[in-house]
Amino acid sequence: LQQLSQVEKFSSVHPRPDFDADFTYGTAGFRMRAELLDSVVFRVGLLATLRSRKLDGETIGVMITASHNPPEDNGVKMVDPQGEMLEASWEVYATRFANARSDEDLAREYFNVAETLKIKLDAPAKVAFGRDTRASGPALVSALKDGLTAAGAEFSDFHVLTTPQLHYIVKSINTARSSNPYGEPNEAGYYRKLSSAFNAVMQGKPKPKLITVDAANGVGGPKLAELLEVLGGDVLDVNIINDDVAVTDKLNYQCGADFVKTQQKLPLGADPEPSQLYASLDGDADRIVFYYVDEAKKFYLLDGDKIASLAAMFIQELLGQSGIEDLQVGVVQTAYANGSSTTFIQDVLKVPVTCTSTGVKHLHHAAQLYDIGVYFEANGHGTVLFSPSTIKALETFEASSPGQQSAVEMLLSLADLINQTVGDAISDLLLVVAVLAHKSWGPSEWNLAYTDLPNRLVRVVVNNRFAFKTEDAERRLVEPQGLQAQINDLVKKYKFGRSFVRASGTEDAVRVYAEAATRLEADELALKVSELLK
Ligand code: NG1
Ligand code: ZN
Repeated sequence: LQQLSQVEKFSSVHPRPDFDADFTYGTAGFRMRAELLDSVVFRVGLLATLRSRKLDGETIGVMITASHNPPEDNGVKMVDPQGEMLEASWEVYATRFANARSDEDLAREYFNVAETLKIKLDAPAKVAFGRDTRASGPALVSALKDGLTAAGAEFSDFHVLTTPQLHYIVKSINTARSSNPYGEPNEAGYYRKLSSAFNAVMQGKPKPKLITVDAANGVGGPKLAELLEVLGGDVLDVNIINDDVAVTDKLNYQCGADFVKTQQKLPLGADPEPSQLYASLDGDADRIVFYYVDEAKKFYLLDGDKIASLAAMFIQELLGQSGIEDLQVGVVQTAYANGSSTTFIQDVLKVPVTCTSTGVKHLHHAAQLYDIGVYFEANGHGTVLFSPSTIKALETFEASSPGQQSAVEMLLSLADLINQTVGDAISDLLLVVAVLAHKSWGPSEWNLAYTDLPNRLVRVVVNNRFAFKTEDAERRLVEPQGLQAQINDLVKKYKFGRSFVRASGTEDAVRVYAEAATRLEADELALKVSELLK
């Protein structure tokens, strides 16, 4: 009960702002203009403490970032002990905490959650946290510390990190005393793990050509530079551009993965060098897209679908070479994946594809059902998960030829190279570079595997987006009634036509996606479907 009065007392220093709407813990945690977040972050500190207590004192992560949003925004999300996203049932508590109207209401919610979940308030709790480079970060960190102090957690401040680095650290802390520690639970350990895995995967391969990486003027710039230092000068030539984190207004401005993916053009500061490989990270370095220009300076995007296809292809080949027969690689996509990528993965690679709802947690869970699950959103967020039994099977496999042996070793090194907790731009960069080196491919050879169908994404503002209900991984509308039948009638008229409508989870709007055989037809289909929504 002393704790409840502590919660009330500290909460009075972090009052809920005047804010008409409700706060919601969505797919990206809480995310909004930074000046609205002080109380929210304080309260996340309280909840993270309860979550750690509920899980017998395992360390919970808290990341303060707004990813690709503009510099004046910020956000906060919780990380579960194995480096996964917060378990969905707790999102409700997060939302309830954030919306409590007064200090007393908040203390009551705190007490109620503890009681409902039988959490002992004197049990130990540990929380690890980090933040991106936003100017609002340090103040939000103090709010978080107040929350953790009020609730009585022990905490470690990891300062400025990429989102995937925090996920790595959380998993490493919680596995440190297990038979299978994930890595050293600190930043240096992250660089060491990645660089030794990369060196193993690249053994005997020539040094790759210069790569230009746009770091969105975010945390990925300095962190990639640190990794390159650990790797050593003669392993990889990377020219990092947009790496100014001192001028915080530049974050994500005309650069970064989201800008390049949505605008389909080079970011600020990139000189087009034909056939060179380029990549853009987002503001917290959990997303990456690649691209290049040809001799005529025409721009080609290599997005999450292209990365998934490349990774699945390489892993499928290695599994074939290894002689292991009962391991299944699968790919997980959302409805936004380009239809050509799905066809290529299923029909050419003969790799099964699962389609899930938008949002990384859905993809992640579906990928865990495969022995090796490759998942990427088209926007470049994704990773490759190796199940524990797959790792065991690889480690204990008795190869009957040097070829088999090296394929198995390569798969194990890939499992170390690829962040097993969450999509990681820096890890994905190394993965792509390594696969291209093994195939002796440049970006255009990679791009040739399949040709994207022309597509169009339209954002439509409607009266009530919650009226749009879907099924079949968001590919079919069940409500408003009759609308899906009208969409089907339109789609039928287009060669390779496909279109679907769903409510955005992050914006107050409905998204219309359409693809068809030609640019004009894709645009026309998107337009006609949009008109049905008016
Ligand atoms: P919404 O706003 O629900 O479409 C967007 C992206 C997702 C994902 C989330 C953030 C598109 C079409 N949608 O979701 O892929 O990145 O933001 O979790 O890009
Ligand atoms: Zn991000």
